Amino acid sequence: MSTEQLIANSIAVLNANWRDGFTVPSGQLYPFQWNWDSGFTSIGTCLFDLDRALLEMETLFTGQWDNGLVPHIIFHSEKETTYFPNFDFWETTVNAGAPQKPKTSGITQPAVHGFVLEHLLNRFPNEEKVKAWAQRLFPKVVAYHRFLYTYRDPHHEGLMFMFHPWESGRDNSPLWDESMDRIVIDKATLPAYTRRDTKIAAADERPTADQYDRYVYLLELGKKHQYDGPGIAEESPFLVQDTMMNAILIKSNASLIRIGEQFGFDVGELKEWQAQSIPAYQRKFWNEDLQTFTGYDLRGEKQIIGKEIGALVSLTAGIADEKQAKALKNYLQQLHDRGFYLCPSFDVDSPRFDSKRYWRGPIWPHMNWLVHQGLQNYGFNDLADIVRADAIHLIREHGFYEYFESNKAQAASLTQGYGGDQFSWTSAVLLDFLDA
Ligand code: 9WN
Repeated sequence: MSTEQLIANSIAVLNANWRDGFTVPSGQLYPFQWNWDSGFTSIGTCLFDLDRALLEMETLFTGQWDNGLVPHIIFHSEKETTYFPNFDFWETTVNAGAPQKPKTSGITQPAVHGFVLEHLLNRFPNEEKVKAWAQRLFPKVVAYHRFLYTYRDPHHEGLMFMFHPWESGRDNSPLWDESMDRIVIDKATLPAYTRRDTKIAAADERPTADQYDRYVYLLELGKKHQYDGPGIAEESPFLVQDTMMNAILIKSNASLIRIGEQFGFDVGELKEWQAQSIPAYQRKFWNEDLQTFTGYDLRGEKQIIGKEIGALVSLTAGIADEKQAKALKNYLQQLHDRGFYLCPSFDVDSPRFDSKRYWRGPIWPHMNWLVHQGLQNYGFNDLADIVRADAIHLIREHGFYEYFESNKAQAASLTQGYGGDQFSWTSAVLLDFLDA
């Protein structure tokens, strides 16, 4: 397929997934607005319809709670019933500060908004409407970061926690296995539910039934504590400080500081967060033996051992020092030399690696976008080019899927990717990659 055709197809996917003011990740599988998906989508949409890209982010923030939370799903339609868990299962009315309309979930996702604002400002430096948009959203994004530092950092370390794997955006990563295994499921007390995802995507490419029981358990735990109560940190068996969520938060803090300074907003609070977060990330997450950053299991009080894609986002946020950056770069270079597409979502040498199951091994194009930028930050341009080229190649050969086979030998016999088709962020980051 020619590059022109690829661009036309990407735009067609994004047009088909556009609803009234926002883009669904995938028409069938995910029929609502997802938080971090919208950020990546704006980065692609702005290249052919700037107004829509701006509206995408504004619509997302109509779901913001009084406490600052930006939920992971905004259920703009209450009639759509093909996704589980829907708004009625979340019951966010337990929290008086949750909006009545639109209905939302009660958890969040990676804090991409700050860097998305800056990305668009940099792309369109002379557009007054982009400047006005960034100034309108700035206080809302800061309020969201304040939520994370207030409600998700009980020991005031400068590192936020998550209490549900869906918050990480990397739902069934093997990183969470040990914490998830801590959850004892009592079927008698777990509310009855019916999954919808496995009716649309292949079951062996999705999380398992046991994992879904635990997702529901943690949802109920959040609900019990109004989704923001201190009881979450006290009780949750799953309580994790994640490498990627914290790296993205730090990256967005940096963007907000620059934006705030450009437009004359007070950035004192942002600078304080940043001054605490970067050294804390360095101190707590670097693992000398593994030569990578590893998240921290707050409940188990230990590092979460595993080589995983989230650590590579530290490059994008500029957290890694030169030596650490080189180690991360070497890790990826070796995978490339051994015949893997970049960047597999989990350690290919681990027995827990699964090249087709969701976040346990496949390639995710928006992750390539983040890592590509990170490698460029440190001047590793040749490898950055490979990361970009691999994403383009997989989409060109296998379609606009949600994720892709990471083992080149296995991918050779496949004609398509995995998970949902006609995927928004796949199309969006492809547009940006092709525009570069
Ligand atoms: C739960 C929408 C979302 C992404 C996540 C991805 C997947 C949802 C699901 O789809 O998660 O949020 O139902 O599996 O893991 O990163 O935002 O594309």
